[in-house]
Amino acid sequence: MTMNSLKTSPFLKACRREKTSFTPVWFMRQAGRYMKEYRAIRDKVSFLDLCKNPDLCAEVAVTAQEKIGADAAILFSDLLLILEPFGFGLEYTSGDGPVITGKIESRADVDRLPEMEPDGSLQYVSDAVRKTRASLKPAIPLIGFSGLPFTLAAYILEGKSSRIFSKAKHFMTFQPAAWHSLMEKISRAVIRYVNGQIKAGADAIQLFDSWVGCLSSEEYREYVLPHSRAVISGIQKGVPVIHFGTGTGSFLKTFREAGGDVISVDHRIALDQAWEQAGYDVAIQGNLDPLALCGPAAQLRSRVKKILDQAGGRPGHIFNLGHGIVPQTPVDNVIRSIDLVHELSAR
Ligand code: 1CP
Repeated sequence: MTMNSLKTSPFLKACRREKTSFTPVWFMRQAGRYMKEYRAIRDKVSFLDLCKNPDLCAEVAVTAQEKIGADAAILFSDLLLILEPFGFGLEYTSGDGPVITGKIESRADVDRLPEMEPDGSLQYVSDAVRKTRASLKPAIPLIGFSGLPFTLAAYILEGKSSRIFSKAKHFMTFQPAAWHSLMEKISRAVIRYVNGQIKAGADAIQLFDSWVGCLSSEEYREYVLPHSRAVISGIQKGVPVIHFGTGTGSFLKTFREAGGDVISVDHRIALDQAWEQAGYDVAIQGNLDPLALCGPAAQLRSRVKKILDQAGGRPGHIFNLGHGIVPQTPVDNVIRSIDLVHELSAR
């Protein structure tokens, strides 16, 4: 296969809003705990050791793509790894999710954070990109990824997962100058990190702003948008960028202003409404409820069909979930849903 077959893969064509003979599909967290091959590896190594082992990362990402027949693979890594070179402690505890240590409470704390050189200390991520690219089928695109500054800052300030993000909101509203300085520091690091992944062979980039849905449109515009925009515009041109958020249904127009070739939406909004709001001059990704993959087969079929109907065959739809696959998902349902997308969208 040549470079050409990669460039004309349905996934990359859809990123560019070009016509494809079927709707391309991949799933967030397609490599993960729902898959027995993944669990077998995790029985032997901790999550963090897995992320730092480029050979295993490649194996996990490629196995998942091949087993489910997805039209793209995503790098196996994690959003929070970039926090280590900033000097934060990072631990994944089973059940409770990640724990980040190293407090940021003032402007002085922000100023003390190092200017990050991710190319050096996150070498294992670039190595994972290179190995994954080398072992994937040549025509299957590889998606690299990073968190966007808001979601990364939220983890730093909260120290763990949260639902209401009270510490992050407190910091942004009471110490806006320190907030913006923190966001700028993270932005510079993310740009270098992502461009490093592109240099290593990533064919597209997904930027996760998983928790922006806790903000109002006004808060998003004031505290987040300029930084997301700076990151997106700092990414090497010619590589498609997917801008992902959840809970963005009420401010998609504003969210979209930050940029991205593809806007990825969750399942709380109908896809046709989401695309109309985001604008038809961007591609759209989404938006099956991840729990639909755990439901009855007939319902899965009708829900897949509904989303395809809402996309209306317009070029530029990438089928995905609204958020990641949950661990209890039967792998056969994942395979069936990908087949269904291909079959029902064939044109
Ligand atoms: O126990 C295990 O094996 C760890 C589970 C796990 C996995 C499989 C974590 C811990 N991260 C990952 C991999 C991962 N994370 C991938 C690559 C796999 C794939 O998609 O196929 C990606 C893209 C991520 C990105 C990620 N990590 C996000 C953004 C996506 C999203 O879900 O919104 C976030 C928020 C994280 C943080 C994270 N990593 C892991 C956990 C348990 C969490 C916390 C989630 C939370 O705060 O609720």
